[in-house]
Amino acid sequence: MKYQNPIITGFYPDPSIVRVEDDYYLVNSSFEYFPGIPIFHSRDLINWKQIGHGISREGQLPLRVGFPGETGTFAPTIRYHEGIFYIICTNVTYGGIGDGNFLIYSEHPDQGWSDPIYIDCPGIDPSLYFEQGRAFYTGTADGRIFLCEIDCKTGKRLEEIQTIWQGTGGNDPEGPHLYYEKGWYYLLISEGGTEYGHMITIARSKSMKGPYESCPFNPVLTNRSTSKPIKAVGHADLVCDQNGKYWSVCLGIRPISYPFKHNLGRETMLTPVYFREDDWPVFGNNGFLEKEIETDILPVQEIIQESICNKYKFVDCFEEKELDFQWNFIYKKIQNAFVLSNPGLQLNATQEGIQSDKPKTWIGVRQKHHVFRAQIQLNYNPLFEDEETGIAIYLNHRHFYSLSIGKQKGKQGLIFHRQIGSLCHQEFYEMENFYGISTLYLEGNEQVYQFGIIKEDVVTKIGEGETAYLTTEVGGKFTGNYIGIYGKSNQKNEYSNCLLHKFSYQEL
Ligand code: 6LW
Repeated sequence: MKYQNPIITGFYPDPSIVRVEDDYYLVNSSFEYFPGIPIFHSRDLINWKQIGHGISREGQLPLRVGFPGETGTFAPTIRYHEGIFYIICTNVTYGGIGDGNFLIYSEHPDQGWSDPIYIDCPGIDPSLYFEQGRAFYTGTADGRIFLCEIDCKTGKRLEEIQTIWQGTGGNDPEGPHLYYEKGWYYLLISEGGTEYGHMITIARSKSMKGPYESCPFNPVLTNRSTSKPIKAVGHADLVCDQNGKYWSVCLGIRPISYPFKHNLGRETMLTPVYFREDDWPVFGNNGFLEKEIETDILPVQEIIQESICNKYKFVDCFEEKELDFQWNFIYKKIQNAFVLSNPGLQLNATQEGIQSDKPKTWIGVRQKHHVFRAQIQLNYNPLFEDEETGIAIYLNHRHFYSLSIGKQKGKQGLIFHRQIGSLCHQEFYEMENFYGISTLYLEGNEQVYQFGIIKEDVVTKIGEGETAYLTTEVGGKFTGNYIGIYGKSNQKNEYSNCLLHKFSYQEL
């Protein structure tokens, strides 16, 4: 059969995977977004369903406000040992509250996770390896990969950290994972930084503490300097399936233009791995990651990749007791900002606008496809000066395009806003009478994002902005684009009743 990469599309970087009998679990980084650390489940390695988040409770993990795209949860690892799942991760807060490496655990990954246990180890990209009831930590600090034993119950380091490898000479040796297979300890890492020179390298040793010998044909996986459509392949994890076949998940990007730019963040990929007779692993297609992979060794035969057969669609009428897992807040959920009112989602805006880097009245889902359409049906008639509610394509508070319904200088209308760093352009289109349902829409493709409104069956296109400016290469850092729904009250905190009826996102 054939499957397509990415296996999880949109901003789902730094994948880590674990198998428990016939079930697979996968986690990703989520930075400043809350709930954090999405958790997926699969039985076939190809179709993944989100079953929850590692960080889901208010106050469970303090996310640092400010510095979007470069703080929060970095590079989690998921492991399973004696009936317990562990996620070990870094909360990057630049020295703020809750900074550093932590571990959470759960017996049932879909039913909530413990509070964090902070671990007495430096750096980022923690991983765990269990052996005979003992827990060994590998991590990255000061351009080195280190190892030490820890106590998972207390987070205490049980010995001095010891450098075990520095990689093959690429920049940023990081993202280590340690495995014991075929009588060897294998240390899998990334080098080259999470950009176009990204690569996976591996070393092995007969003893856990080394010395580690570099694979003679490193890098074992990279698409650097090739014409392959998926670039920046790195940050891998390895899993052995129930039939003894090996697979690697890793991140990659799908650029949209020349020179390369990407707007979907780093996405999750899957590639087969086999061990040669000399016990060195061969990843992917002789060390390259392909977009389309033909294989007959998947753990479940005759599966169908849902994303190949059907265009993806997400429709939310806000009828459940909880918001769908796909919805994210930035930093935290503001009390009463979004209230499920069955049916519909009541939006109560604060004064923080979309340009603010503080917690604000904003919820978003990831842009998962290059070509898509999203729309929000809402009942909102702005009566107060300087209030608004809108839809945005959002990389961060300094890089977004938005269309909102609002009131300015005594007039109701549509506000079309484009923000690219410090460049900001706003247009106001007067429009009377927003009584009843209005639909704001956003369509995206590799060239442009377009916005418009549908009112009483009349479609009015309002404006567009170039996709290239809302990309990691322009707006920066580690996250990808979201479709955000947001509201803002005025300086007196006045905000008219706003009910969101239906949100839809579909791949086109
Ligand atoms: C992560 C590092 C990386 O800590 O990017 O691609 C960093 N790899 O391992 C943030 O995702």
